[in-house]
Amino acid sequence: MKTKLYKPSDSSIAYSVGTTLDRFIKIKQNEFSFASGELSQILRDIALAAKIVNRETNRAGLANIGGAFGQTNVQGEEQQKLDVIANIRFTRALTKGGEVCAVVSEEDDEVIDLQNGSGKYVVAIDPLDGSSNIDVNISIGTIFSIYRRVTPVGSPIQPEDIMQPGNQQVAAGYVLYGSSTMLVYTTGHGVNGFTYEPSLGEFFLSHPNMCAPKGGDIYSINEGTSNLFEPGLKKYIELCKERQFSARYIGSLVADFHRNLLKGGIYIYPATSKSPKGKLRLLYEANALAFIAEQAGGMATDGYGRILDIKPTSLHQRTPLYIGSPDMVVEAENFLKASLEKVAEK
Ligand code: P6P
Repeated sequence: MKTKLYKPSDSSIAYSVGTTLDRFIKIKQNEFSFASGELSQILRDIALAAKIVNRETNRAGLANIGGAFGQTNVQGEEQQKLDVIANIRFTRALTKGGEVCAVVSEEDDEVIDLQNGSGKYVVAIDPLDGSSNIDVNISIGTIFSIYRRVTPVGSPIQPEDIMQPGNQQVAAGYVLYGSSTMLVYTTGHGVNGFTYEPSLGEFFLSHPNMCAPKGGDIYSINEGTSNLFEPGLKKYIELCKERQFSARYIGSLVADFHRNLLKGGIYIYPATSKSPKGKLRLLYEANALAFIAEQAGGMATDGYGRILDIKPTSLHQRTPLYIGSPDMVVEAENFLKASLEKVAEK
């Protein structure tokens, strides 16, 4: 039969729309050590929920879904309506996707057992981080970690399936609902960012192989509680000021983290005398961003040790977080350790 070789059409006539998230996962399938179809499905579930949450956050003020829900979550934080909506959207999408057996959510006191006898994965998620910013139209985010369950598939969920250290994550990512909506994830082979095109309803590869600058001149911390900082941290912050670094703190972890990942910088939520373990949660905030940071060449510690090596002891446990450009995290750690040594010498 006479055929002709396919030639991609001239880009000026019909430009390529790029690589969709789904196609990217298939291209990279050999990098995911388990069946790529399972990961594809979970990321597709998360992307679907993210599209819905994106639509709802963009119209919160019009649809009477802004503001407080009228309850507090297990953290004692006032839930926003969109916290509850996002939690429902992500949990429902993961349930219907059929690959997940349990979900740990910031918005639920206990582990959510999806009653899925064939589910091999556990997802830890902060469905909507920074939701107090919704009503003032500031960027917010979703943060997720994906683990493989360690007990037999189909058996009852056990604590060891849930309380896995961050170094056991098989994938992790975040969604940033900002000036554009992005999904950024890693499976342990680098970090890639996808930008949502609402007119097509697809996430397209826009930030391939994201790499954290080794150093930076942006520091993100809430200095309102600086009188409660440990001495070494106070000294480090003073050094940032002497160097006239830029203080950038949005009050939305995903937004601050994403900017620092692209431009170089450090985000710090420290332990203080008031909050000895800081504010951020290990299982569904710090671990995911730490995995991404390290995969991008960055660093993430609690000020003294690697976040990903922390063995969880409780579902909603908090951890101090120093995350971003490695040179900045190391320097901050050195100040903390030096001041500890001084105290020890006394
Ligand atoms: P503070 C939002 O509640 C959050 O979890 C992060 O997104 C943000 O960086 C931090 O807390 C803000 O906390 O105590 O500085 O208002």
